[in-house]
Formats: sequence, structure tokens, C-alpha cells
Amino acid sequence: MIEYLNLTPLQPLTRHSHLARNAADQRFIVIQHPDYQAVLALYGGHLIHYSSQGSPLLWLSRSALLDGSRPIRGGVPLCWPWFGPSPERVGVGKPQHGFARTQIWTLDGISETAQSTLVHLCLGDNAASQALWPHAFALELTLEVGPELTLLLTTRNTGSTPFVYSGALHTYFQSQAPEAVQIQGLGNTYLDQLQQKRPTHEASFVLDKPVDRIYTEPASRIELDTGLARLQLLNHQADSVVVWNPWQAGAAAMADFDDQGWRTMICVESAITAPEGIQVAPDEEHSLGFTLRLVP
Ligand code: TA6
Repeated sequence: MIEYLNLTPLQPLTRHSHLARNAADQRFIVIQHPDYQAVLALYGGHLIHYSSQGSPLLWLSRSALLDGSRPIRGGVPLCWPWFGPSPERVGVGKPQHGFARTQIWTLDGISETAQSTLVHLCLGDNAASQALWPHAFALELTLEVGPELTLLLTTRNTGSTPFVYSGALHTYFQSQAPEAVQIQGLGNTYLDQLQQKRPTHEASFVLDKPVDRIYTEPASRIELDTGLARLQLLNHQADSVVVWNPWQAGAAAMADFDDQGWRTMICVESAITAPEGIQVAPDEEHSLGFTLRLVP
């Protein structure tokens, strides 16, 4: 997987990590530990690869663009400061899922212990963000990459008036096949995004058609069996979990979604989707996150 990205090492960062670039001159942090591996793009603060104990857990489209021209299809896109189409409070017609996934983040620190590698990335407001969303902020992405993965996105209001945000850690998981996917802990109630957000009840999750659902009463621990691995997804301060698979026609309509890729992916997203969002007062902060754990 890492080989296929064709990355050129630039400089060592810790014993098991280094900075690298690709042919399009995009920067990546590469972690290669005997027990875990990860690749993190500075474009979007986007984790594009994570494997634990030899099992690659994230899906990345074979046709994903890694040249900084559009959001990367796969891995863990950071949807922020809104989820989905821009809400009324922001103004309609702005980029879907906000702008954090299309900005270049800064590496703020990286360190390693015997158990894991800790990475801090940051993003502050700038002319491009102010044009879309007129607020002062400091966004921090903390990743603890080890046999488990913890990802925490912290929103700090550095301005003088409150703001509201929503978002998602839009994780694409690698699966064996649609019929192998089992998910527990979603709760039975979801808003069906394929039916104008119609509230819907279903006793258990079956992946046999396109799904785009906002589960509004999830447990804090989701159990996901991808057919390749059994995982626990522990959500931190998410108000909902979004589950998405575009199916064959949906995938074919996206240039960066390889045609067979829909069969081996499922998005299970730790999200803040309530219409009122999260209000953050000046000098206050709020974090959204998850821990991903392989079940032996
Ligand atoms: O999380 C599900 C979703 O909001 C879907 O509606 C679908 O559009 C998907 O995200 C991908 O969005 P993107 O902008 O990355 O193509």
C-alpha cells in the first residue's frame, strides 16, 4: 500500500516516522512501526492509510487524486466546519463538507513512545477560510497512532463572538464485500439522506443497496465487522454516526471513485449533524473524536 503511493523520503521525524513527498510535491507523514503503519497527508490533515498488526483498515480509492486539487477520496476526510451541503447559517452553495479537507495543515509536533506515535497538526483561519466562514479559529488534529488509533479534532474559538460548527470524521473502512459487513450499536433510528432525510426505523443493518444514513441515537461504541477485521469504534462527543456506501451507479458517477471500489468500502463516520450544531464561545473549545480498536 505505502509502496503504491510512490513517496520519496525527505527527512526523518522520529525513530519510526519521516516526512515524504509525492510526484505532485504534496507532503506526507509516514509512520512505519513493526506493529502499525500510517500515512497522513498535510493536504486536508487527511489520514490516508492506517494498518494495525498487519491489517490495513482504511479504504483509499485507486483513483483518488493526491495532487491537492480536490478532497482525497478515502481514508479519514475531515468535514469541518460543516457537514454535507453548507447550511443556511453559513450560506448556501459553499463547498460540501466545509474547507478543512482542502487546506494545507501544519505539522505542530510529533513524538514517539514505546507504544505509539503522537502527531499534532494545526490549521488557523486565513484569507480563504475567512471568505467562506468569517470566524477566527484554531483547529488542532491530534492523532495517536499505535496498535489502536485515536483521532481528535479540537475546535478553538480565537475570535470575540461565538460560532457554531458541525462536521465529521468521515472514515472510509476497507471491507471484504458488502454482504460481509455487519455493524452493531448504530441504534434503530436514522434520517435517510436518500429520502430527503425521512426518519426511518430498521432493527438491524444490512448492506444490500446504496445507503446514506444519519443514525441519530448511536451507542458510544460501534462494533464493525468488515469481513476482514472486527473493530470497535469508540466515539467521542459525536451526536450521530453516518453510514454511507454509494453502490455501483453512485460510485460510477464519481471520477475519483474506482468502479469496483464500492464493493470493498463502507463509511462509518463519527459526526456532529444536529441542525443546531455545536456552539463554541470565545476562548472555548470543543473536540470530536474516535478511537479505533481491533478486536482479537
Ligand atoms: O457522509 C455521507 C456523504 O455526506 C454523502 O452524502 C456523500 O455525498 C459523501 O458524504 C461523500 O461526499 P463527498 O463530498 O466527499 O463526495
